[in-house]
Amino acid sequence: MNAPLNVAITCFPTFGGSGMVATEIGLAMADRGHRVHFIARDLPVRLHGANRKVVFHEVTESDYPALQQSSTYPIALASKMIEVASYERLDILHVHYAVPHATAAWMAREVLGPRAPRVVTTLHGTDTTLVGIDPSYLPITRFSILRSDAVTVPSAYLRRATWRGFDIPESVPIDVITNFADTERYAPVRDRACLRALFPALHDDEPVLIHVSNFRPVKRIVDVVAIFTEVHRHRPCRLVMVGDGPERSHAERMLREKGLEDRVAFLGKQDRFEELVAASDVFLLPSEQESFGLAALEALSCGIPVVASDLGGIPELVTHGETGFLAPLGDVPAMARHVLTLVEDAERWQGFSRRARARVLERFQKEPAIDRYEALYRRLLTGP
Ligand code: GMT
Repeated sequence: MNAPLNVAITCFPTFGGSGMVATEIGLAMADRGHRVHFIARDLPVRLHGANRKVVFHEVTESDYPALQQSSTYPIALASKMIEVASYERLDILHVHYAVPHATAAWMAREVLGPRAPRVVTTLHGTDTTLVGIDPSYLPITRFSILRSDAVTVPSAYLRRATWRGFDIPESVPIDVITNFADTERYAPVRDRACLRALFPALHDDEPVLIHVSNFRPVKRIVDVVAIFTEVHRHRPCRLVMVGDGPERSHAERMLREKGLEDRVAFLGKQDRFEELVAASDVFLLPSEQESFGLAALEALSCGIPVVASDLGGIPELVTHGETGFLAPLGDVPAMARHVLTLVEDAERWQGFSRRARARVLERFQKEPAIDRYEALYRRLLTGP
């Protein structure tokens, strides 16, 4: 029997795919008997109410006035990593999202010397494609990635983008460990009661579209609204918007101007939204960047077809014409046509739905992904 490991995970505590994936990995490791610590600015969202054997270490910054204009978080985080690693004798420090977590891990490792845990960095997307390659962060992020003992990414697309974006030779190993869905939580249970609570006048045959994101510009919220508007012109439908962020007010204003505000429910940030996704008919993801698209995977797991942009890691989870439809970035008419194709043919929709669920069960289950992370941790500790 393999001995339990002592693992610390660092992630953003906020709503967002990277924090969700990190938390699910930590909880699954704890379920397997490993001792798991979370080191973060705040309690990660999915740890709220998690009655399990994980320990949370909060990173606190000094409120010294001279420091107010500078971000000291990476230093405070590295100090907390050093403290936890020393007292808890960590085997593994697994950081999610390179900026600034991989750099804090490198600093901690330098201080700890031979007592340092092995560092695993999981890149999630914008840390490679947007923030990390910003010249303000690029040299230190590249260095921190290269100094990690192992690097993982959720899609083959992000591996290519990392090699290219950071000018890292392809001989540098980057493991693709795909994100996963909790297939019991995200299950095909179609109960429209939750939708009727949002739209009391909802007809039984009225299609419901859904979008879940952080409403940042890369998500193209304006396209979500435009696709819905176009579909609605041909066939009256509803739209559920889960999440919050900078583009939300603009989207709400657009819908008010079109007089469609009563047909759309903006729910803001929600911890649990699986019921809503499972009860809807089509999930929309017209993003301009997406290393993976975790919310789309969760929709597929519920048996909900996805209509999305044909870019990034999305084609690795959505198969055009089988589990959803892909269209060029910004091609709103094509995306609206694809939605209509799905909602106007119940038999066709059923086929997409069955294949979507089957694909997730076949390729994106949680336990095989956790097996791979665990094997990676052990490989780093024992050598090849
Ligand atoms: O863009 C988001 O949705 C948030 C962001 C994050 O870092 O939390 O998501 C990134 O990581 C997710 C989990 O691996 C992926 O599913 C998203 O595709 C990725 N976002 C982008 O690449 C834009």
